[in-house]
Amino acid sequence: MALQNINPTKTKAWKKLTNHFNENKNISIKDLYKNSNRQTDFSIQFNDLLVDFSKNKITQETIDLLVELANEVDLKDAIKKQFTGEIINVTEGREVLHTALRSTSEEPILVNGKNIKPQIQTTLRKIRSFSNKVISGKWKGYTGKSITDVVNIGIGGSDLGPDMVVESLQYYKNQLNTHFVSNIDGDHVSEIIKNLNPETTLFVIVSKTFTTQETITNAETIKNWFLKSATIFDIPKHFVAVSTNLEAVDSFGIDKANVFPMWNWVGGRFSLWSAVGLSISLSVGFDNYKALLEGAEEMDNHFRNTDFNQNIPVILALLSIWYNNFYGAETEAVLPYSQYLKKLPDYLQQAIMESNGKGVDRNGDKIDYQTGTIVWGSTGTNMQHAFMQLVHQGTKLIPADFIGYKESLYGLTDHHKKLMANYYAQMDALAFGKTKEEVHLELKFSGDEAKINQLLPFKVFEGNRPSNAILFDKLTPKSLGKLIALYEHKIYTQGILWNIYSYDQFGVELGKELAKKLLNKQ
Ligand code: G6Q
Repeated sequence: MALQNINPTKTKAWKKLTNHFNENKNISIKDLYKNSNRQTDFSIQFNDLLVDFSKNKITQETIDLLVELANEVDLKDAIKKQFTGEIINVTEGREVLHTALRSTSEEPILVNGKNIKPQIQTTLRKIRSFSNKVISGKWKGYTGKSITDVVNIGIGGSDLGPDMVVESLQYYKNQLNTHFVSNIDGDHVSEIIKNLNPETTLFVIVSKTFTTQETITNAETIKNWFLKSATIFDIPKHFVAVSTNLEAVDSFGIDKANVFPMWNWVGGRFSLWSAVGLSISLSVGFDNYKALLEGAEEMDNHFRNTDFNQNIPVILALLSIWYNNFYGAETEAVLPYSQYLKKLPDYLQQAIMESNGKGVDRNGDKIDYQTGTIVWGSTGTNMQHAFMQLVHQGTKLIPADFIGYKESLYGLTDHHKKLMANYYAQMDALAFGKTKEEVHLELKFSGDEAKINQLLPFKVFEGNRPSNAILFDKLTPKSLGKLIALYEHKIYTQGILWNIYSYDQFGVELGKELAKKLLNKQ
């Protein structure tokens, strides 16, 4: 049975939400905070994760109505269909089963009548054994030396996820240097290969289709560079592939034994949990890679089994809809207070905007309400010295997720105290602002009384700007897995509520076609 096809704006809950919005749109977070239970009432603790969504322009009634909307469009049914392998990617005729890649349950998942769990397990074993050989130095290059560098060649979903995770888990990294080549810009690949030694470098070509122009061009350039010092018989020791297209991999010269499978039921941008994550396992070791998957599975179970009013991805998705569709907010910021997560916003831009940037509903009709949000961001505290001015005092409403960790990894507690003081201070400043009266007093006490009239309006912070605190105990492979899965489920929830198909990406095709035509004309 296909997904339901319900225009959210025609539901009863939407009408109630519209009335509720009109009555409460000028609600003040500061006033709401007069209720001393607010933080407890609007927080969810899930093992090592605490999500505090009390600094939003919402009351309990808002949440109740948003949950009513989720129920009215039968989100529960959509979640079940995704996890059990129904063809919910209708436009591409595919199941969407990245959750199966991290499932440790015995429950079989059938694709074309066949349980896919055994092939997932076989692939994980292959990833483990290959990673162990390379990391331990047993895997030798063509001159008998161990591998020192790993280069992931891929783009989009075959690049952003592994790149972001390797960067985020740098603390857990082994001795291998990991590089990522993606852009068709030849300067990108040139900069990377210029410092590499072909004798000690392993290339992982990641391409589900093995036809992607950027990846194949980069792979050919690298192969030609490699063959300047080695022979075609040395290719199996230095090139492995992750793909569904075995024929193309074979004609590239890669040994069948060195091909890791990918499956049509895993979308590119959700594929880091498959062999696409090979460079993650090489970089931090299989056990850490497995822990990443375990964290994601924990979030999967939470998403699947928890009531919507306590369900973290669902609540974050509903809040996003509240601002996007009722307050007219166009963008959302993701602000991790960890330098390790500097690539998270880029990764989420693809995951969120490629999935929910759709203007046609599940009926094929043009949509007359807002869908996918624009997501952007950077790490704190750097961004406080950059774009936060606009978030605090600009004319736009920008809901923001503040991602933080109670503990730092190296234990520099002085730094961490300061980092977290900034983390909380930013959210307080956004929510509560600074009134005219406060500015007045401040200027008076600082001896600037003469300037009060001149400066007062510029120094006022209106406040009432929403944020969510997403706080983990510590950045570990497991907690990172949980965080990524949280956003994946938020994406799906929003897609379901907006009545769109989140798992296709036809919007990226036209540009590619035109580039090919232009190239042929040259
Ligand atoms: C992601 C998209 C896209 C894809 C790349 C790479 O969901 O489908 O970003 O991952 O175009 O595709 P290949 O893996 O086939 O090279």
